Amino acid sequence: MTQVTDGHRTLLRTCPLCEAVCGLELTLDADDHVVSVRGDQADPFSKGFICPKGATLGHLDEDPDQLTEPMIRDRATDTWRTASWDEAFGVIRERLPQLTAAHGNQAAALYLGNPNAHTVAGALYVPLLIRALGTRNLFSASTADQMPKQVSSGLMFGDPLTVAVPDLDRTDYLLMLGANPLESNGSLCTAPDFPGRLRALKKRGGRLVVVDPRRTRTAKLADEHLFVRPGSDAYLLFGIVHTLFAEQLTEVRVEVAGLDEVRAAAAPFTPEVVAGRTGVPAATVVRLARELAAAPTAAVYARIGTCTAEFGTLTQWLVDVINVLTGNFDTPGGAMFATGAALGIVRSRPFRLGRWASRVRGLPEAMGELPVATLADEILTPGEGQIRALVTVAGNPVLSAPSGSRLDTACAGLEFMVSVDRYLNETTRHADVILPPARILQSSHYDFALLNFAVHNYARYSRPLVAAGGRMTEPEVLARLALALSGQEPRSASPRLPGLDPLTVVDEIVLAGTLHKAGMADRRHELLGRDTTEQRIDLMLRLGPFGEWNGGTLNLQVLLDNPHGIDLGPLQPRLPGVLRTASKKVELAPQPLLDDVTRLQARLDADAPEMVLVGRRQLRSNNSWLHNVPPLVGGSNRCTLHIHPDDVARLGLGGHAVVKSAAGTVTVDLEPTADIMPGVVSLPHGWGHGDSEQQVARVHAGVSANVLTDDSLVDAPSGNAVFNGVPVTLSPA
Ligand SMILES: Nc1nc2c(c(=O)[nH]1)N[C@H]1C(S)=C(S)[C@@H](COP(=O)(O)OP(=O)(O)OC[C@H]3O[C@@H](n4cnc5c(=O)[nH]c(N)nc54)[C@H](O)[C@@H]3O)O[C@H]1N2
Ligand SMILES: Nc1nc2c(c(=O)[nH]1)N[C@H]1C(S)=C(S)[C@@H](COP(=O)(O)OP(=O)(O)OC[C@H]3O[C@@H](n4cnc5c(=O)[nH]c(N)nc54)[C@H](O)[C@@H]3O)O[C@H]1N2
Ligand code: SF4
Ligand SMILES: [Mo]
Repeated sequence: MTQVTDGHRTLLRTCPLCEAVCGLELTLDADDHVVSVRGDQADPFSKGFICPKGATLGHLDEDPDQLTEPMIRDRATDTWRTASWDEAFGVIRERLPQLTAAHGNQAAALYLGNPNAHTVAGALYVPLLIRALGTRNLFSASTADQMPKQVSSGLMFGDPLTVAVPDLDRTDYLLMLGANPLESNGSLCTAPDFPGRLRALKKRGGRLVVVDPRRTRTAKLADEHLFVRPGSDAYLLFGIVHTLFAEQLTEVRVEVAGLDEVRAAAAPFTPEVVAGRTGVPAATVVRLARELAAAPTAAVYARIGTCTAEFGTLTQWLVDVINVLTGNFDTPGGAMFATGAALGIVRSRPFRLGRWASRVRGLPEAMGELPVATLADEILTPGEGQIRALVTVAGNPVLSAPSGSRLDTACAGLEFMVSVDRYLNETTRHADVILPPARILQSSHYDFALLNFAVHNYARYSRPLVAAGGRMTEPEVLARLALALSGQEPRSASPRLPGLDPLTVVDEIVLAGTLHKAGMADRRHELLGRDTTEQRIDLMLRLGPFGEWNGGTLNLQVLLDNPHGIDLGPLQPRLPGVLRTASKKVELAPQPLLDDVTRLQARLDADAPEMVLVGRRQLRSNNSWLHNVPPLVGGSNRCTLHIHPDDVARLGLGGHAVVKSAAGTVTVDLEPTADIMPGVVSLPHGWGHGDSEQQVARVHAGVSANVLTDDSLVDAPSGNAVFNGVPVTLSPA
């Protein structure tokens, strides 16, 4: 689908920057420079929508500060030089196996950042690194993000990847907590043009209620906005559950276990009791319960503001409990499960939480990971199993993890560190070797993860728009890195498959294994694709729910023939088929969650801190890494502290203030606004580029919110970091 006019080509690609998976139409000149980016009008899911970030994809792709060659750091002088790929992998092959031979596999850790959820490499090739390292010290941005939802889903449905999303396009009533899709474009709810979908909800006579300690742009669009005290959403939702039972408004339409236990757990949380803690009046709690029950269809949806809080998992659990109790689960207009087109991980046994615990603090494992909130502890605390080496892939935990300055110190003391990243930044500056993958436009794209959380079933594949031109793609980097981490020469990749490059060897092994398991071992030759990565995608599509080898029609060729993406229809009811619980029912009252209710109850009467910190996202930003794109920084995209004018006056503050928490201190510019609750301040995360090598980001440095957040606080069941509701004090600067 390339149109050529006067040397310019128009090409199609999915935007890789956020969960909205918008289709883009890019125009490139004869030298492969991006001339323009527009939304792809013919994409059946995003229908031409684009945001300012997607529109600057060309600037990002050609950012002169992006690394194009491997970098090696001289530890003695702390200076960087470029290196060949062979030299870079050679250093890794020499150093890491030596370290683990001396100190055991647990001495090496892996941290996986957010973009892994958006890349083919993250989905298909990161498992290689996990296997090569053979360590339990696996960390990711998931425990600074959505782990509470995955734990609650794992316990309720048996599979932590089976996550219900609001059926946005058909619901009549949406109760949204701790999400601001007008800035973020949505999360764990893949919905390109989320703002347009909310406007459509209102237009068809539906109702949108937003619960947030800030009157956000989403709240202003809503029919009703409720301020809530940070960290108290679980109380509010329990108040709703209590009311549904008390007023006999429940209408459970799916097979569940544990209904009586939920009723008993909700008993103490009367609307009056929770009002004191949440700031939401008792009468409002009762009305919300009645409205949810009475609406023809309704869905509760809660996101990052509620996940990264003290009771994240309980909150996520109660979201689905309410959807079940009001008869809005697995039914159009309620909360539903998407059907991703690619074959997913087939889980044979129910999800289990806490199969092992972290060494220093005994925090529970979840999905094979340990909480990032304890990464610094594991590096800094001596003893057997202490982390001495770290591999990061697409992550910037020094800015994104709680107690970031402590992690900064910890990383500085590592014996060896490798980063796969496009930038030299706050985290990768501690590495010995940085391996930069090929440009975005040189990478293929398929949303393995995000399409499982979409509000409409859909698939789209993009081939690289520009030839790799000698650059190493991220799949190649990861395949060779996995070999180097296990001390192997590229040549010796597999004696059974001689003469093949490492990536092809890996792919052939996976293809053979998957074909064998599916009973299709003799059909290897039918797989389509220019390379083995594409053949893997073809196989996953063929074996997936819509696949040609599974009674459907989908394969890679269908996606290549439909470069705007294909509409696979509205969400369908999927119970009980998706359940992996032992009971084959929805588990409404899993024991680990009932246990945590005790913690919730104990905090009911705790003294509220005078001031608490919450986060916020900014439309033209993306966590820590779009601050070097000139058209995106400045204006509304600055690192300021939102604060209510009454608090400014009460505390006698000027243009900026010193903000102090148990973890650290920052001095920050104030942006007074009546759109935030008194007693709450908000600072966006991902800033703090004062020492950055990135020319633009350094000028717009800001401060890191995670200097203030405290890694000693976690959501107990999931170990997730707490970013919202952090006690702080403010004083004049
Ligand atoms: N205080 C506070 N902290 C937060 C949050 C909050 O709300 N408040 N939010 C949390 C959330 S939700 C998340 S997801 C985390 C994010 O945490 P991280 O993932 O650790 O941080 P990012 O800023 O997303 O860093 C992404 C990194 O990937 C690199 N990168 C970009 N594209 C690619 C690619 O294609 N390949 C490779 N190899 N590298 C790439 C970038 O250069 C950057 O270094 O932050 C969390 N931290
Ligand atoms: N433009 C932009 N888009 C992004 C990102 C970005 O950095 N910039 N990051 C991406 C990532 S990694 C993610 S995970 C998603 C997140 O997407 P969203 O979940 O929509 O995240 P936010 O926009 O931060 O909205 C969270 C809201 O929670 C509110 N909040 C804070 N504490 C509480 C609380 O205790 N209770 C309640 N009810 N609300 C609270 C905050 O005021 C804020 O308005 O966005 C993604 N999209
Ligand atoms: S909303 Fe997200 S996916 Fe869509 S253009 Fe913007 S950054 Fe890209
Ligand atoms: Mo995130």
